[in-house]
Amino acid sequence: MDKTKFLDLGRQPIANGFLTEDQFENEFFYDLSVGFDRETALVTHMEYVKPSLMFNDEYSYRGSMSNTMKLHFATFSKYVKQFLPKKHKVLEIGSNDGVFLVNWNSDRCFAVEPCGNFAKETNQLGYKTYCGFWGGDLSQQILSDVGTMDLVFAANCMCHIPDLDGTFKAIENILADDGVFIFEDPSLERMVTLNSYDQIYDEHPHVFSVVSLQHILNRNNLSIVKVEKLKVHGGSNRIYVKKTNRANEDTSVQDHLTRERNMGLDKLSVLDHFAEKVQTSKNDLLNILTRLKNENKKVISYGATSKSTTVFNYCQIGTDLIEYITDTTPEKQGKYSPGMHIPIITPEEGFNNSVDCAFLGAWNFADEIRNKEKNFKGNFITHVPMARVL
Ligand code: JHZ
Repeated sequence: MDKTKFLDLGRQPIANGFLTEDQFENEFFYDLSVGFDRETALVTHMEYVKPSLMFNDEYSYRGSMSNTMKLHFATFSKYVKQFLPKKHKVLEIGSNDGVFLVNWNSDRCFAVEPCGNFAKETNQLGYKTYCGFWGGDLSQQILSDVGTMDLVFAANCMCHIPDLDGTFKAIENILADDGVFIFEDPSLERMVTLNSYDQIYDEHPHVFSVVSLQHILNRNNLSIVKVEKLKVHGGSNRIYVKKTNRANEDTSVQDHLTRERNMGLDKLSVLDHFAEKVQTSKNDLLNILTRLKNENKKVISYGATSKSTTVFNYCQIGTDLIEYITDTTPEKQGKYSPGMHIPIITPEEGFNNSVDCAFLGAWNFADEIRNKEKNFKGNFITHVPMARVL
């Protein structure tokens, strides 16, 4: 790759590496710099964190912690089933705690998941889950065990894998001739529009534009046939892909490509401008939090997200500005946030009207949260698309 660096998010820890006090001393850090590949227009890290440092038996992110996502996958599964052959076979790559799988018949739905704790859970649910990192070897093994797939699905997974050519080749290998590969990930268009730089952390080595994906898929005999804009996770794209010799492109593909090119997402200058806005966002958020501290307000954070790991470490926000974080995930509770070591407690313990302001670490679920927290008399704070008290 011919990468040019445009953004420096500083020294960062493992974004989902929630830890106990005795682990502080040996915590892993790396320099998070982001570049633009001139060959494919891919936005990608200058250096990748080793996947096994992030995805292992202690992985703590559970996709099923939000009703929005449960409904999202249920609706999509119902929709896509209409187009699949009656006796379809489905493979999900990166199945996490089974939030997508549960919508499918376990006899014909298979999964791949590198985090042992979750692979065990979904195997127990009855879905044959291969525990390992997706790639040529695993694709070949599944092909010999169960044959080709009518649907290969991946949500918030493709952008996690450093080697995209190897990944797509392995998918092309297992896809039935008329099979469809569908994946969804946060979109570069939305990230630049919303200034949501916190989409960038170790687990997200790439932020995809349709332009960049088209380059990389095409050189692996795959073609995009349809693109859907999704609201989830702060704005994502759902990409429908077929083998190139079976592809029939829908108008949505050119619509997305044209819009992205008009925005300049295939050029470095737009990303340089984005990097300047990221710096402004940091200054503005720090100003707000410092003012609230000087006014003796109780400020906490809502949702111990990977995204907030980026924000807190980039802006150097610690317990002096955020007292604690509340989160519904049992695996995160009682631990500390990566890098800045802010304690994480249950919402029952920490989210009440003694709180003046709550930073939305999970701003992507703002609607779900506001709906759930109607009795909250304080204010939420967000940094997206600009830092402000809501
Ligand atoms: P959420 C993760 O990112 C990591 P994160 C990963 N790399 C990825 O791509 C995306 O997900 C998809 C909690 N919560 O989904 C639950 C509440 O406490 O924004 C979660 O810990 N109360 C795989 O970590 C967190 O917030 C609530 O009411 O940035 C949300 O994390 C709700 C709705 C959530 O993903």
